[in-house]
Amino acid sequence: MEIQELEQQFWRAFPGAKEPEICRSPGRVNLIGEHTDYNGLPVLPMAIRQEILVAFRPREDRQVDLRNCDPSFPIKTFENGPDLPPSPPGEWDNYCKAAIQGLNTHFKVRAFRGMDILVTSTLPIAAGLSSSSSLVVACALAYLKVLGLHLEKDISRLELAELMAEAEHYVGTRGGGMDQAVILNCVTNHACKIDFFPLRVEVAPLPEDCAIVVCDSMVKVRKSGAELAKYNAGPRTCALACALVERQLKDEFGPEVEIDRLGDLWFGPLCLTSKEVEEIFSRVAPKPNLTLIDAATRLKCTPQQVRDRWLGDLPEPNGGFHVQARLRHQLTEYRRVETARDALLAGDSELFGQLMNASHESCANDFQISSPDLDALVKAARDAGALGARLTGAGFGGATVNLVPKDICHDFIDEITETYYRRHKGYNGGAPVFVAHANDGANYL
Ligand code: NG1
Repeated sequence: MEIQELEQQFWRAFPGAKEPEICRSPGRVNLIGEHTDYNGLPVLPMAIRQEILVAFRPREDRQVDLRNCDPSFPIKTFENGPDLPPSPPGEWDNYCKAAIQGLNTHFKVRAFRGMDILVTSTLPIAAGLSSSSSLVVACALAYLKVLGLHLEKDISRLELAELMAEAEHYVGTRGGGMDQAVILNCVTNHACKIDFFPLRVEVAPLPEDCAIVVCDSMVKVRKSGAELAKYNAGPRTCALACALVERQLKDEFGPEVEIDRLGDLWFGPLCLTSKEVEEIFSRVAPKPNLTLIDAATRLKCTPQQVRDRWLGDLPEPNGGFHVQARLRHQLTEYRRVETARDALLAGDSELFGQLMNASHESCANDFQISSPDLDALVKAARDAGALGARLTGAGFGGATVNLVPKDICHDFIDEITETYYRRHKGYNGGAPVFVAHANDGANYL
């Protein structure tokens, strides 16, 4: 939607309003490094042109009036204040509340301000392109302005990214900080290699000979709604795995050893090599599965304490939690992300593609976040000539990302339209596929 059209819709929605301010916040596609961010391990995404635009204006009272140009999102109003009770899981105003609550807490806001806010988006929702974090960041930029604060002067992009990553936990997901970091810090034509704790962003040029093609599997994943438990199985099992690794380290090296997250093995004072980490993992998880009872025995606590501290209400899979495979994914994905950054810097598209393929296998077999549809779409893409094809984002549905030589891009899209969308899905509309162009981070217009 054009800016002028958005302004007109804003005036229609909020008659008599002064000219609104506008900010934009892109979606993102993750090239490699899946389900590693919340463990403090690196990722390599890029921001895309599809984005959320928000028109907003401060109000005199504390009311937030949140509307969407898409009528399938109901109008939401709430009173800003010291403690914002969340709406039921999956409701879209939770993303706006998350941003406001995060900024209120950070800036110790007492003079709570309301705002009129109208959202429009070219980002498909629940497609693994981070529409949720994009909305959180857009609302954060709007509310910052309403508070009279300035991005980069009162809070840096990195600080805001860290703050919003934490703030988004309000909606119930236990995600890491990848999305907010790339949405706020990406640069045109580049991917971002992101490291965490502390947050660091390094840009790397995208291959000139290849296009990044995003294919929607047409399976929606409502990460803060129906699929919340599936997504949280990753963070929760990794939290348990981290506790087991810490126990092992204490037993081997002394009680003073502490880790907060798996990434601390590489980056904390321990500063282990990947080989050393691999050896520790093999001692922590010599068998594929670990039952709740076994975990409790190892951690010297009760099964209920294991649930309270690490697992929450995550159901125990038959035979136990898949700790060994989940740890293997973390280790191998860490190595792939580091090599992938080097491949980008060296302009080695072939290698980058191979790493993407290996990442998909690891996501599917070890981390168990793929699905028959995603696997079919990935296979169709490789058959159609992609150098690399993998699921992207949380998994279970959503999109795939593909590295496709530019000279076969049209044929690639035709072939995948036939094999996946027409034959596999029986869908005869226009294929939900696009070439992604790396975009700048969120800003005011
Ligand atoms: P998406 O694809 O936006 O649902 C989620 C998490 C990321 C990361 C990826 C998996 C949020 C906001 N986003 O992304 O932090 O863990 O899954 O790599 O929770």
